[in-house]
Amino acid sequence: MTREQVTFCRICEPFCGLIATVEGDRLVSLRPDPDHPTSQGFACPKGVAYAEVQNDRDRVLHPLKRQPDGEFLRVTWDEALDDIAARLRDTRARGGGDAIGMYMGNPGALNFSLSLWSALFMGAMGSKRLFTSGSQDTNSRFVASQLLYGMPLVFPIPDVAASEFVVVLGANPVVSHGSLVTMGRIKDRLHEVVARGGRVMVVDPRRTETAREFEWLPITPDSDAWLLLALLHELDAAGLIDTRAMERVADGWPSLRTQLARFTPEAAEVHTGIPAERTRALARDLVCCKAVVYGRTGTSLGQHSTLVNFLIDVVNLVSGNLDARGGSIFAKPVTPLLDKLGEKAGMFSYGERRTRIGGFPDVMGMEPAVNMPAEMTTPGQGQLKAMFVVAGNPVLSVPDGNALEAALPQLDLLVAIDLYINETGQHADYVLPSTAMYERDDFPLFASSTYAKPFLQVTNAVVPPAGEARLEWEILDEIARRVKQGRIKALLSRALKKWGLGLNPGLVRSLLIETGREGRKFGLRPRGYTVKNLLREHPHGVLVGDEQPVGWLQQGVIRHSDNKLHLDHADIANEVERLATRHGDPAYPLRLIGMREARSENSWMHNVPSMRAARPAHAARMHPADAEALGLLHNGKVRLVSKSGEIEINLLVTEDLKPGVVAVPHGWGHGGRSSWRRAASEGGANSNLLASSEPGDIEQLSGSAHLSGIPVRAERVGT
Ligand SMILES: Nc1nc2c(c(=O)[nH]1)N[C@H]1C(S)=C(S)[C@@H](COP(=O)(O)OP(=O)(O)OC[C@H]3O[C@@H](n4cnc5c(=O)[nH]c(N)nc54)[C@H](O)[C@@H]3O)O[C@H]1N2
Ligand SMILES: Nc1nc2c(c(=O)[nH]1)N[C@H]1C(S)=C(S)[C@@H](COP(=O)(O)OP(=O)(O)OC[C@H]3O[C@@H](n4cnc5c(=O)[nH]c(N)nc54)[C@H](O)[C@@H]3O)O[C@H]1N2
Ligand code: SF4
Ligand SMILES: [Mo]
Repeated sequence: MTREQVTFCRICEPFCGLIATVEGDRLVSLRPDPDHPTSQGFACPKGVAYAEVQNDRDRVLHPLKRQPDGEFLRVTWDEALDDIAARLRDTRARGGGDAIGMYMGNPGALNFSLSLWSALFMGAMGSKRLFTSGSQDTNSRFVASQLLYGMPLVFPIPDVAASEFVVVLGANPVVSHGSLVTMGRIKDRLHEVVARGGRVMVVDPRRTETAREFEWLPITPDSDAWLLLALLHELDAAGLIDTRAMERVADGWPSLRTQLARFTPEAAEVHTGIPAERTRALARDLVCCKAVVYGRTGTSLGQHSTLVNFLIDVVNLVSGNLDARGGSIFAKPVTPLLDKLGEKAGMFSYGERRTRIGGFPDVMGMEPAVNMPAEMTTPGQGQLKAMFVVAGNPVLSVPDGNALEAALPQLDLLVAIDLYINETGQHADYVLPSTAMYERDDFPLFASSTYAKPFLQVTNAVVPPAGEARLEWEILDEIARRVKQGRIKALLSRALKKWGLGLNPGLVRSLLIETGREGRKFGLRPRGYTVKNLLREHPHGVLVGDEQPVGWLQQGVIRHSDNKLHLDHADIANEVERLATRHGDPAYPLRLIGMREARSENSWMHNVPSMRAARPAHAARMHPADAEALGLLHNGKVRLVSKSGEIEINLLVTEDLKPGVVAVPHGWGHGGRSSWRRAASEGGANSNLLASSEPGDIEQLSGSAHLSGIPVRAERVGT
C-alpha cells in the first residue's frame, strides 16, 4: 500500500518541508512540501535524493566487527554491546573516564535525540572529552559571542526580510542554503532585497553561485579582518558613528578605537586586494540604510577567525545595524533548552579547562578536533584510549587525516555509529548501524535560536529502521547501561522517575515544546502548542510570529553583568597585533579555499547515483592568469603543495576566481575499506591533507582549524 507522510529534511539548516511517499515499510521518494510555511515547495537536490541514501545497498544494516585482516564481519547487537561495554570498563579502570572520547560530526547537530544523548552519554562515562565538527565550523563564532555578549550561544542572524543592503562575507547561501540562520528559500529572500530596491553584495575570493546572482567584490582569502578594521577606521574617521547611541549598549569602544590607526583603507588594500575607494564606499553604504554584514564558514576558518567574527558584530554595531530592523538581529529561541536550561546545566562554558595538547580553551565543552591524534598518542593522564565517532568523518573533514589514520589503530577501542563505513569508521573495532533521518522522530532543536521567522515543527519517523539499525541515543543508552552506570541521568531524570517515567528523547521533546515560549504550559496556555497538537493540526509546521524582535539586546540577550557588549579584550587586542605583523611565505604564494557544491554534503552523499550523474568530477579551480604562469592546463592535473602536505588533483581553469586563489571542494578522497563503493570509484583528493595540525597553526582563542586561505603552491604533474 502506498501512503504519503509530511516530514522535513535535516541535512542542512533550512529544514525544508518534504512529503515522503512510502510503500509498505519502504521510503520510495521525497518531494518538496508546497504547504510548508517557509520552504514553500522548495527542496534542493540533496533533500530529494535522500531516499537513495535511505535505500543505499552500501548502507550498514547490521553491527559489524573488524577482523584482524581489516574485513568487517556481522555480529549480533549483544555481542557488540557487551564487548564494547567490557572494554570501556577496562579503559576507565586504567585511565579514568577522560580516557574515553567522542567525536560527533555535523549530522549530529541536526539530530535532536543524538545531540542531547551524546552529552548525557559522556556524562555517564565520566568523561569531558568531546570533539565535534564545531572546531572546523562554528566555534570561532561562539567564542566571539562569548567575548561580546558573555554567552557563546548568543549570535545574531541577518534580518534579510527587512534589509536594504546585505553584505555576504564568506558565505555561499545559494549553495549552502544558509548557515547559522534558518531561512527557507534563502536565495529568493535575497532576491527580494534587490526587488525592493536594495542590494546584496558578496565579498568572496570566488565568484560563487551567490555572487553570480548579485554583486561580487573579490577579496584575498583570510584578509577579512583587514577589511573589517578598515571599515571601522573609515566609519570613525569620517565621523559616521553615533558614538553616544553605541556607548549606551557597548563598553570599551575607546580602547578598540586606539587600535584602528594603522588600518586605513589604503593599508588594508595591500592585504585584501580591495581598492581603498571601494572600502570607503562600503563603509558609507553600511550607514546609509538598513544594512547587515553576514559571515559564515569563509570567515570562521582563517587564521584570525575569532577576531573576524568579533569584528563583524562590531561593524554592525557601530554602523547602527546591530539589534536593528533590517540589520543583524537576535532571534528569541522558541524552546527553552538553548538558553535557560542549557545555561543552568553549565553547558555554555568557555575556557573552564585547557586542553592537554596546545592548551586550548574548551568551547562549550568541546576540544579542537585537530588535536585528536596527539591526544591519542601522547602518554600521560588523559591520553585517549577509547573513542566513539558518531555521525562524523574526521579523517576527511579535519586537518591532516593521515595523522588521525595513523593514530586510530593505537586506540584500545574505536566505535563508529554511522550509516556507512566511512574513511574514519574503516579503522573502527565496531561499526554500529544507525537509523537514517526518516527512521526517527525529530525536532529542529538546533534551529531554535536561528529561525528568521519563529517556527515550530515536529515529525515522527516515516518508516521503521532498516535492517538492524538502531537510534543513536538507544545505542548510547544501552552501552551506558551495560557499563553499569545505570540509565543515563540528566537534570530531570530523578524527578521524572518519581512519577515512574524514564528519560527519553520523546519526553524531552514534549517538555521542550510544552514549556517553550509558545507551549501549552501544561494547560496554562490552553491554545499553546504540544507535540500532539503540532503533529495533528500542524504537520507542515507553524509560524509562531512574523519576524524576530529587535531592540531587546539589553533585555535578555547580553549576559555580562553590566548588561553591555564588551569591546575591549586583551585577547582581541593581541589578535589585532598579530594580524598587523603577519607575514606570508614566498614559497607558498597561492591561497587555498574550499567550495561547497550543490550536490554534495561535506564528505557524504557522494554515494548517491542521481547526484553523481549531475555533479562535476572532483577538481581544483584556478584563474587563467595563474594557470598560464605555471604552465597548467584546463582539465589537466595539478599538484598542490603546502608546508603540511600535498595532493594531486584535476584542474579546471576559470575566471570565477580571484587571481592567486585555488578552490578545492573538501570531503573527497574516498576509498580504503569504506563501504561507499560508488563514491570511492569517483576518485578525488582530500584537500585537508594540505591543512596544518600543528598547535601553533590553530586559532588560539577558539581552537578552530585553519581550513581557508591555506598558503600553497601549485605544480604541473608530469611533463
Ligand atoms: N577544507 C574544509 N574542511 C571542512 C570544511 C570546509 O569548509 N573546508 N567544513 C567543515 C564543516 S563546516 C563541517 S560541518 C565538517 C563536517 O565534518 P564531519 O561532520 O566530520 O563529516 P561529514 O562529512 O559531515 O560526515 C558525516 C557522517 O555522518 C554520517 N551520517 C549522516 N547522517 C547520519 C545520521 O543520521 N546518523 C548517523 N549516525 N550518521 C549519519 C554520514 O554517513 C557521514 O559518514 O567538515 C569541515 N571540514
Ligand atoms: N550543498 C551543500 N550545502 C551545505 C553543505 C555542503 O557541504 N553542501 N554543508 C553545510 C554545512 S556543514 C555548513 S557549515 C554550511 C556552510 O555554509 P556557507 O558558509 O554559506 O557555505 P560555504 O560554501 O562554505 O561558503 C563559504 C564561502 O566563503 C568563501 N571564502 C573562503 N575563504 C574566505 C575568506 O577568507 N574570506 C571571505 N570573505 N570568503 C571566503 C568561499 O569561497 C565560500 O564561498 O553549508 C551547509 N550546506
Ligand atoms: S536545502 Fe538543506 S534542508 Fe533543504 S532540502 Fe536541501 S538539504 Fe534538505
Ligand atoms: Mo558545517
